[in-house]
Amino acid sequence: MKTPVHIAVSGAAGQIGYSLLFRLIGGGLLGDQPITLSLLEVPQSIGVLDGVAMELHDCASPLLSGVTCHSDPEAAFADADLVFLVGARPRGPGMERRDLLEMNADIFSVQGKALNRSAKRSVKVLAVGNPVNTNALIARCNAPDIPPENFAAMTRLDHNRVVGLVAARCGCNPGDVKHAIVWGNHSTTQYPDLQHATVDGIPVLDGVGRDWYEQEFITAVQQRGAEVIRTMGRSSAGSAANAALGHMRDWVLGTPEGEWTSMAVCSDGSYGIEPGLMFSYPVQVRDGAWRIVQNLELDAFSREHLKATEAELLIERDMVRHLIP
Ligand code: NAX
Repeated sequence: MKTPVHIAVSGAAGQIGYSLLFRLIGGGLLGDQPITLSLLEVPQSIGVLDGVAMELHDCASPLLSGVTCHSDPEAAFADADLVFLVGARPRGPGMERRDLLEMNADIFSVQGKALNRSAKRSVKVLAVGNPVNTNALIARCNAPDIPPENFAAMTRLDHNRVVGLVAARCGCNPGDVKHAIVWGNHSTTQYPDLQHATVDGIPVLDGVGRDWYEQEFITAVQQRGAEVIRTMGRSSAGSAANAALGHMRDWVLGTPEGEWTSMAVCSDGSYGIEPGLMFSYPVQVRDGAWRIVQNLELDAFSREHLKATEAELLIERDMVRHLIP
């Protein structure tokens, strides 16, 4: 019997959690590898969480070696190998982005400290809850004994949206679209970049045209989340859980040879971005470690978009400075 991999999920009674957990116990992350699950919720939602745990048991998955439910982050993260930080407060009526940032910043500061106290030093932490880049920054900065490269924020849903929209436009299989990139913040300033993307080895821009790219596509990706809410009446959950799984799988098992994906990781100054920001870059992963893809050519259009999304992240960082030790 293989030793189970210990996975913690915060916000486990929420809608993304509900999609994610059942895929985790079906082997969707690590294949034929036993796991234990440690689920974290706010005290008011522990009843719902207990029901979710009952359902997980009722799946009788041979891969699930145990489930525990917690309202204390330190207990939830104890000895965790992999952590999904999904739990966050939603934006309420009349709430400004600043209010949302401050409220969630507190949550991620507490959870960063808890990770520092109880998770394995080798833990991989993926933040999903919004505003995700800055939440990941706060968690990382509050966990000084865990290497900064063990924290990431999820822009994989944006990356997958890019691939899906290109495939639909070109009438090809999503698997044929390579080298898409999402740069920057998971927000409307993100820069979905097709300038390096190919379909079957042919540059995507040759097929779709620069006008469609600049005038329709970029906004469509930036607004996709809002469009899902308008259409469905609630925010993306299945596709978000799928993206979280894909991000973590690539982080653990590696990106396919010659390909890359988008992850928001700690900037080392690559492409002129302020070091330390959690910025979405094209990354390749080998042996569990990501590396930012270097030396991609950026034209003036791309550089302008990178600067705009960086500027937003700098403002966000300034708003939560008091929580960054
Ligand atoms: P839900 O409101 O359905 O679930 C969130 C859950 O988190 C709730 O059950 C809540 O009780 C719990 N929670 C709140 N504070 C907590 C805390 N301090 N500790 C533990 N649990 C806590 O939201 P859901 O649709 O699941 O979305 C979760 C988060 O993902 C939101 O912040 C959302 O904005 C964000 N998203 C991020 C995406 C990304 O690409 N990075 C895309 C999808 C999604 O919008």
